[in-house]
Parts: sequence; C-alpha cells; structure tokens
Amino acid sequence: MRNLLTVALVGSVLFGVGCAADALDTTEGPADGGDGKSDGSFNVKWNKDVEHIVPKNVHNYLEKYQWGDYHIVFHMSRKWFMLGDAGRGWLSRVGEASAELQEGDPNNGIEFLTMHRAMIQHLTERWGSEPTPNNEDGRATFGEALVGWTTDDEVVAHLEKAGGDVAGFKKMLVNINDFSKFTTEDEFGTFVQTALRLTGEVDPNDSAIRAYTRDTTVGAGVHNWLHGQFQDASSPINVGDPQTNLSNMRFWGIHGWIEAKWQQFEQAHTRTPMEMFAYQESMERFLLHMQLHSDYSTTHHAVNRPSRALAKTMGPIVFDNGAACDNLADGVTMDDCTP
Ligand SMILES: [Cu+2]
Repeated sequence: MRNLLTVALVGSVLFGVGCAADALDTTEGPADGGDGKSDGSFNVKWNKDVEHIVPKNVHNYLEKYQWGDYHIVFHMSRKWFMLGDAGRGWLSRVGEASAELQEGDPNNGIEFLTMHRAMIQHLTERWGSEPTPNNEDGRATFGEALVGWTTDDEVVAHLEKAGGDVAGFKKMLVNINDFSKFTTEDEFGTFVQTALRLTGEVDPNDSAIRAYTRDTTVGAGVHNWLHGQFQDASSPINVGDPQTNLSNMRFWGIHGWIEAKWQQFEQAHTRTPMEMFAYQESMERFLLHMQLHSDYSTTHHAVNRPSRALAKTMGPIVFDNGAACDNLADGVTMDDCTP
C-alpha cells in the first residue's frame, strides 16, 4: 500500500500542473479530468517493446472501442464515496452518477465477477486465436493468455518474479480456498474483490449516511491487493491503472486466477434459484455492454473518458482496500476516520 500511496502523491502533483485549461463548471472539486469526450486518439499507442502488451490487433480494438475508459468508469463510479473530490467532480460533470451498487455493497460481488467474465468471454470469442509471441508464460495465443494464471502456484511464481509479498499471499490463500466460509456466491465475489464493506449501521439522525468498514480477514480484497502488487508506474499499461491495464497480459493473469477460483467455488456451491437469476441477469447485462463496445455495433457508442492525468491519480484509489479519509464524500463514515 505504501508504494501505491507514493504513486498517488506524485500523480496529484502532475495533475495540478497539467490541466489549467479546463474550466468546467462544477460543485465538487477542481474542474479537471477533461470533458469526457474522446477525440478518437488512443490512450496508449501499441509498441512491441512494451512488456506484457497484448497483440496489436487486440490493443487497437480495446482502444478503438474505449474498453479502458469503460473499465475505469466502471470502477470509479463504484467507489464514489471514497474517490475524492477530483474524481467525483469529473464523474458529475460528465453525467456519470455514482453506480447504484458500490464496491463492498451487497450484490456488488456478482457485478465484479460477471463484468470481468463477460470481458474474458467476449475477447476470447473475438481474439482467442491471435498469436502472443511475447507472453511471459509461453502462452501461444491470446485465448490462452486470457485463461490467465489458473493455479495458486502460478500466482506465487509471478509474485516472486515481481518481488511481491509471497508469504502474505500464501496466508490469504488459507481463507480464500475455504469455500465453506461463504454462504453465497455474492459473498465470495465481494471477499475476493475488496475489503470494503457497507455496514448496516444507521445514523438515527440521518439514515442516508453510509457507513463503511473494512473486512480485516486475511485474504479479503485479494484482487485489489494483487493489482497493487503488480502495479508498475513506469509501464504505459500499468496493472495499477484501470484505464490502460486491459492491454497488459498480467491483468488477464490476475483475472484468470480469479476466474479459476470462481469456477472452483461454482463446483463447491450450488446456486439457489435466486442466485441463478442474479447470475444470468448480470452476465447478460455485461455481455451486452461488451457487445456495445465492439464492432458488433454499427453505430458509435461513446464512453466517457477521463484525462490520462486524472486516470493516473485514480488507479491507487480504485484498487485501495480502504480509503484515504480526506477522500470521503460528505456524510460518509469509515472506520478510523473521525467524521
Ligand atoms: Cu477491473
């Protein structure tokens, strides 16, 4: 986490300098982050020398249809209350209200799991046979790269390679692999995704106030943690930057492992009829999103785009298993932050 914080601070400095040109009206935060419109240029230009980059055709597809912009807005809008004024101000100005379900809220675990599964399914179908000669694990095609790291040992090996916290990960596995701990599929998804939890606490004077806490169980939020472990601010496709990380095969390594865990969970847990309904509905919703952001569609579907400067400051916030107290929206409470 300490690493990420440094990145956040460096990011804020750049952010303050680069964007005086925007003078949009806002009630929250500085008018920054752009007007949300893409001029068709790419966030990142493909270059074979960038480590872990997906094939050119795939990268250009992701850029053309703004998958990275979709992805960062997905995560930002689900971290509304912890995003800080700059992030909230930008989302407000481009008309992206906070998502109904926030990270750590009930039913958000399913959203998290299904959105990423929908991405994997779509990309496998479209680009599965694209060769990936630069894959660090010797996966020959993008389809194989999308399968990702399927075992705990593979994640360990990559953590070792990246100088990550192997011992910490091994401790987490004890709880993650004990599927009997999770009553529902949503609980499992939430646990894997984030340590944030909406509490049932209600302020008797204002029931609209949201109170968040952190699940301190070892392993909670392993997904956010892994993004932090593999983040590399020097990479144009930083695993810690949700706007550009879809072009990094390590992103699919991490999400392949989550997918593999989920599949194991699916073996161990029979969905109730309600769970089946929620699962199917959510898969349909996100598969449709992916299809709309693809050349299946005949019309141009714009997705709001934050400036690179804003996106860079959002990465550490989006993948934080907690929140900086200064970033909390008015009226939101969080453990360790005095209101
Ligand atoms: Cu994501």
